Amino acid sequence: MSALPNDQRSQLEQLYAEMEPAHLTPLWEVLHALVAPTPNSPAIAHAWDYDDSRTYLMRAGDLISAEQAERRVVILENPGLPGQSAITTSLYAGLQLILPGEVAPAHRHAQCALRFVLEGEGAYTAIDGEKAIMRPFDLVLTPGWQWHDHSNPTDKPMIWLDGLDIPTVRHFDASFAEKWPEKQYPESVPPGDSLARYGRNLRPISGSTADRRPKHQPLFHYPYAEWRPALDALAASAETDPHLGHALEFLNPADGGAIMPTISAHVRLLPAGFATRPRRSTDGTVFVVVEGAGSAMIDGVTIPLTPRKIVAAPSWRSVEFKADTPLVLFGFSDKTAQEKLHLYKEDCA
Ligand code: 1HN
Repeated sequence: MSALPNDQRSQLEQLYAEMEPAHLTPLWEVLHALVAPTPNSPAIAHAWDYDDSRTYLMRAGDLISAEQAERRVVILENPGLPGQSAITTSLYAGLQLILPGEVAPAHRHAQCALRFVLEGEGAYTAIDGEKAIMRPFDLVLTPGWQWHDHSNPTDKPMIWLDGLDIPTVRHFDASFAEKWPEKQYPESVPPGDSLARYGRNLRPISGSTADRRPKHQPLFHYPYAEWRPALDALAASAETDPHLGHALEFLNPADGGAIMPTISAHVRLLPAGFATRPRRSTDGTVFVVVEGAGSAMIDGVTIPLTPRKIVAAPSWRSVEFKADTPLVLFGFSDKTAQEKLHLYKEDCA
């Protein structure tokens, strides 16, 4: 709104004061902020060092059990979104610890979750009674409204990154949750059953035992042992994309779309010495360093990258990666949700 004469301004202020008790406010004072010409995220580019964060998580492990906490997680809270339990405006992330012998009890909720394993091997998450035995850098999904519990029968701590669409579901006021009456949901299928059926770009031919999983979400385990060689194979055969390096998106075999309705996830390999050209996109993204060393430059700020570093890159901030050694990244964002709403944009310089 353009500048106004003092007299007009004071009469308007008087009007606003009288309107306020009626819960009425003037659009013309806020219009430009409401419909910004370009995204202007309140989120801030930020990085969490794994070892530092892990120290606090292990201290929490001394003080509260997984069962007491229901989920023993330290939230990665974006410094620009205090108190919102959000790492980007639409997504939540946290580091979850399951100590040897612990069970995080069964529950289900409307929110979709992914787990990206950072430490430990052999604990499992069970989805609707089917265990996925987890190894480092496996991606495991908990699609919305599926019963899930986590257990660690090993003798070492198990730590993973949780990514959920909590702020998105909160935005729609569509949260539902319930607890299962027992600690664990009854096991109904052998471990790895859905991976065997749907994990290799094949599916069982229809029959009485063929479709155990919900039709829209058959697969929930994407092991490192499968995706890591796929990146190498891509790098061996394809040119390096100047903005992405070698990048592969995880797919839902039901429809060839993103892994879950609100969350997309991908992995990238940047060859040693490779630097990406600047790229910005409307999907604020959480990156995890899987292997290698290098740096990220987000809006001109350089963030050193070392294994298991977690980086939040807000919407529409210029992002560049530089690989000193071969650099492997995992990333997740709300890209698929934005595409469904015809909001997604990217700009590659
Ligand atoms: C949840 O259910 C899990 O199941 C982790 O492991 C983190 C954060 C907020 C709400 C539900 C889990 C969560 C969560």
